[in-house]
Amino acid sequence: MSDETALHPELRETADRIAEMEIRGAATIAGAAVEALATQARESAVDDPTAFRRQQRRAGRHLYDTRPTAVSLPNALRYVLDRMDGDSVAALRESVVSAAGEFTERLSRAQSDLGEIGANRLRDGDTVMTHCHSTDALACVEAAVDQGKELSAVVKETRPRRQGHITAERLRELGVDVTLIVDSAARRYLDDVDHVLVGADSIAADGSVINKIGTSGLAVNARERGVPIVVAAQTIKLHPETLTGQTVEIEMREESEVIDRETREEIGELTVDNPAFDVTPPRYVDAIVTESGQFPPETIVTLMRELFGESAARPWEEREE
Ligand code: RI2
Repeated sequence: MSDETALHPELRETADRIAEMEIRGAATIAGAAVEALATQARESAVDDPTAFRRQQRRAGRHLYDTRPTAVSLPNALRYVLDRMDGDSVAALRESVVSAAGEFTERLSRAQSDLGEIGANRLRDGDTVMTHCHSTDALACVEAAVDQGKELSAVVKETRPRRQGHITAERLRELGVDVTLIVDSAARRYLDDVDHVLVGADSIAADGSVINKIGTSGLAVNARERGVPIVVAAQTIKLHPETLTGQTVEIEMREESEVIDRETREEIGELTVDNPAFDVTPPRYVDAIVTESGQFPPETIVTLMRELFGESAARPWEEREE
């Protein structure tokens, strides 16, 4: 490792916070990653364009290696690193900083456009059931509330990290009535809800939705009860590598998120698994709401091709200049 391409401490800190889930949620992770690339570019001490490019790629790799499932992270890195251009360090720096700014702006615009579209599905007096905490899903509720609709929510706690508590808090801030339930109570409450509204970490080319663990079981139960399942996902959640047959890696997290050491020792010999995400097949999803409109899951591949083409380069990978 050469000193000249050393990574900025703020970028390292962002990467650590993403890995620890202090920064979490697919869209938020993407925003934090591009901000870190911009900091790296602004603060870089290198004076050689080749070294600068190498340093940015290394920064991208460091961020990429934090969590494997949400494709918003590599898509954000792609957006910025693909636009890194120039013959001098000053020009390269400027290209990275401006691409990062542009990405951040698009991210927030996409979320509010998506919210307007998702809000059209929600009627005055409706109840939604949520799982985990998704800023894209909440944008739909927020837009509906802004249109004057009164909504209620049944909020799943979402073990093991209980992100449902964040959702409950945000919904209360919007004036939505909230009933918090444990995950295993979801089926019992499905008859009382009009929509299941969730986010996504990645969407595969066949329309499968990769989201917080528990989404697929919820979707199967909702389908059985005739409750529509709506996935709110900006197009940065589309996973271009699945166009060429890659599968999405499901992150396995620490067992300490599930059980404390003392209880585990009391129980005796056992295996503890903690998958963070699961895959909901397209047949259980009614609509994917993006900033470009609402899509049946099976047609999402068309949009994916339009936005990413057939190939998904990995501009953070090491290469010869
Ligand atoms: P937004 C979260 O993952 C949840 O699975 C959530 O549905 C998804 O990211 C999308 O979040 P985690 O980071 O981009 O909590 O809609 O593991 O905010």
